[in-house]
Amino acid sequence: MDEAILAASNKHPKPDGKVFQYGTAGFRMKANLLDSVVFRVGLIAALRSRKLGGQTIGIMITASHNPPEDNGVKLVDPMGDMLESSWEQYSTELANAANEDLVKVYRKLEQDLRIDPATPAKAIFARDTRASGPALVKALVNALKESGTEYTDYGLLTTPQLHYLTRCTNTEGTPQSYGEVSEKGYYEKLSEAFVRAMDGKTTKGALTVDCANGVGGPKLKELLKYLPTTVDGGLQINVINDDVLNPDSLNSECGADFVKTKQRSPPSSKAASNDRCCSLDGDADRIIFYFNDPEHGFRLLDGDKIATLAATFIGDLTRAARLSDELRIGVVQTAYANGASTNYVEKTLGFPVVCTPTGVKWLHHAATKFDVGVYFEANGHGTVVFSPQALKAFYTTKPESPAQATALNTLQALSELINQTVGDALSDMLLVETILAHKVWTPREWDTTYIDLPNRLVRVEVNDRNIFKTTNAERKLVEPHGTQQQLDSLVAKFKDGRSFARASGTEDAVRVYAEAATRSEADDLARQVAALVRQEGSIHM
Ligand code: 16G
Ligand code: MG
Repeated sequence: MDEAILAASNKHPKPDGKVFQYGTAGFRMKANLLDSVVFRVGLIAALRSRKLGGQTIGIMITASHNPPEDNGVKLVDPMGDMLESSWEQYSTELANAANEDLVKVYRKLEQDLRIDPATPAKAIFARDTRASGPALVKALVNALKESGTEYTDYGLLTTPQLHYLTRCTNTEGTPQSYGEVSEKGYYEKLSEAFVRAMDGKTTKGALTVDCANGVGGPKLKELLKYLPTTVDGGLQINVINDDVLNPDSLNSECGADFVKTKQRSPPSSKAASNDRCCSLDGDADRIIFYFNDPEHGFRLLDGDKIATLAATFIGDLTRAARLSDELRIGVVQTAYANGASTNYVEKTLGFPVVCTPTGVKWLHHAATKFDVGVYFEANGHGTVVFSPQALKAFYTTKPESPAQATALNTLQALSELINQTVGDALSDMLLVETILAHKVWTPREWDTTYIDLPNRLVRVEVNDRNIFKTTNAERKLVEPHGTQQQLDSLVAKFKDGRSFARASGTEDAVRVYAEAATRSEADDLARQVAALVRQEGSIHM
């Protein structure tokens, strides 16, 4: 077997001098550098599966919102959550092994982790629509074959669909079964839950969905076949940017990242004023809403606004279901959450807020500490997770009034509609539609629940971003020494000022965030902090 692995690996050699790292979203870079990485990730999947007694590991080939020439690969643990952190290091080690040492490093990991090579290994995988995908799949399949891993190729999927299938595969036939193990099972689960959660309510007007010219386009169109049509008061969806035939159009002038960072609609959007709009990212695990207000122009309804909407609605339902005393609801955010949203959750909604470092795995983990954990990054990645106690309460509480029965029924439906494994743009889209329909809200009413503080994000290039070390969920710098004090004194000059700087986990840069009472103050503060970071970056080399 070792000779076979080595021979296969030699067909996917590691480029000289290149150092790889399993980062916040797996390995991600220019696609032409990824061949050896994907092969080795296949070997890691084999080890991880064997370590977990033959449970199925998920592998997703995608670079999300990155440009078309990039690609990436990440691993999904059996319950559909992100790869356990300690395994990121093992993946990094194997990815960086010299070609001739590969088998040695692989066997050493196997021994160190006390993995029995005789245990069966299983994996499933999928990819997004990038042109580089099929060749990378070949590298992956070679590794899975040579490591004796049984696999299923699901072709094109959104990232959250692959997470869903991973969990379904591992829970099939058990009381924890998460759904039918097929793409069709995913659509059926979502559409049934949506109809039940809507409970006869209807949405008003159309929703324009920008699919970033990525895999979300064809998958949304597939989902629509299962959803009630406009004839019976169902959704009116206009799909735009669903071109997956022209590879260069992916994430170009469209998609969630474009809309969030540029703070404007994709130029291709023809939506009328006040019409609901949303944008997915390239692998459909993020969603951002927005609309054009005739008076105030472009209005963004980002991850923070989705989190507060969901927390409000589920909070009201648990009260109506008479469960608010026994279930703890909490909201999890990162430092990028607008200060106005944190204030709104704590002061107006009365729910605790937890702040974690950037990256889905941190938010997800913190959210599972609540019975109802609502987590969203401002950039639109998020979901709501329900504890086993919450699910039990939804399903076993005996209603004493019709209102309580209705609330319990809606909570049950939401627990099916909302993807429990990871943020899912298609599921989140249906969740928002459900809530707006129940509340009979236009996007304008949603928008005015609280007013965002003006904010600015700046990307600063420095010689070595790693000298910027943070603590307190990335909100304070501990190194370079003394920088935080200087940052604090800049912030103190601004009304409602808040700012922080952190090294990006995905790019070679430091990101500066600033917010303040007015647009010009937020811009000014961001500029000053960016200058500080630039200066510190050049002193400490
Ligand atoms: C990754 C993260 C995303 C985070 C982003 C921050 C996952 C699956 N994705 O894309 O959650 O917002 O990195 O990027 O965890 P940055 O470190 O470059 O600011
Ligand atoms: Mg994504």
